[in-house]
Amino acid sequence: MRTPFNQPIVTHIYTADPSAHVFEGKLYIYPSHDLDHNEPSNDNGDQYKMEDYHVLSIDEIGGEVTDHGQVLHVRDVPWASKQMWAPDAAYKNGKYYLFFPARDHEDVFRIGVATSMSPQGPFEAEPHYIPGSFSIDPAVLVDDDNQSYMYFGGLWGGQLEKWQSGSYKPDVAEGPPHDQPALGPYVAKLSEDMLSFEGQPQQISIVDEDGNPILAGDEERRYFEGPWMHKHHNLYYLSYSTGTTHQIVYAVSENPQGPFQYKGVILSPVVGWTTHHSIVEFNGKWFLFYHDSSLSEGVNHKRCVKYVELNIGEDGTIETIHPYEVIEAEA
Ligand code: FUB
Repeated sequence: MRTPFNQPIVTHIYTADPSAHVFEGKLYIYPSHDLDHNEPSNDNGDQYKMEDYHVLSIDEIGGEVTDHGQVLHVRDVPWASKQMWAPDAAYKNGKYYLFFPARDHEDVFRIGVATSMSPQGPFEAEPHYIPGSFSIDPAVLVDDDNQSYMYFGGLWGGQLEKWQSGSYKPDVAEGPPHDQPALGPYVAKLSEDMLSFEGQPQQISIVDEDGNPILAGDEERRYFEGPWMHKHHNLYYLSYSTGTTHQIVYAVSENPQGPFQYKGVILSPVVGWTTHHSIVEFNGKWFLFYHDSSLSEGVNHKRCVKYVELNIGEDGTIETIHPYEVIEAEA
């Protein structure tokens, strides 16, 4: 069956930030659940008012999508006050883990965990956020040696600039000057029980083809938010959103903690300000899950999840997807 390219996978709710995983032989998608409201937007992302998570699943590519319903609500997370942003899920030692950012009761973004015995939830939240966690957009890799890593961080509303000194400074809004290395995402090793960090999170360095750090002014390539990690032929692929230039790009390393060398663009800009994705292998093929705002005709905070097959060359190069060009060519 042909992949239903550039179509929302569900239309009964607004969905975004899809984290796709194969669990128990099915594709499970852990998206944000955008609220349907018409309040104004700002650069702080206050319009992204999400309160809960749904889990979606697909038995086969092109097949029906099942919505397993609400699996966690902010009211059931003791430490969180609002803005349940982009989540991820992982499986380890017989349990499923939902990792999610939200603002705490002091308005600071933190990252929490909820657990379930089933990939479709419901999930029960831990009473406290992960000690030492901050910012947004967790993505978790359980490596082949069973060590787990969390990648996270986002500029602007994601508050990463406010942590530059190593502690939270609420009044800091600017990142480094344009001719200085850009802020990177952070990586933290997760403990065996997946509920805490082992050691301090470390900032990841992303470098160009000559080994020089990508600079803060290089908005076509510098990290903004939405990290994802996948492993292919023993290499680690860090992909992320460039935010202000609206691309999904990738960088590669032999080490899960970097440094990562910039390689290219995976997804050109989509309808809507944000772009956020995941990459998953399913039955021997690779897929890109992403979102745009086409379901709401361009309202940034009313988004819809889509997916497409990725072409990956023998040398690991990922072919750029131009979603609207391809759909015109197919029509
Ligand atoms: O969905 C809210 C935020 O928008 C996410 O955390 C970012 O990655 C962006 O997609």
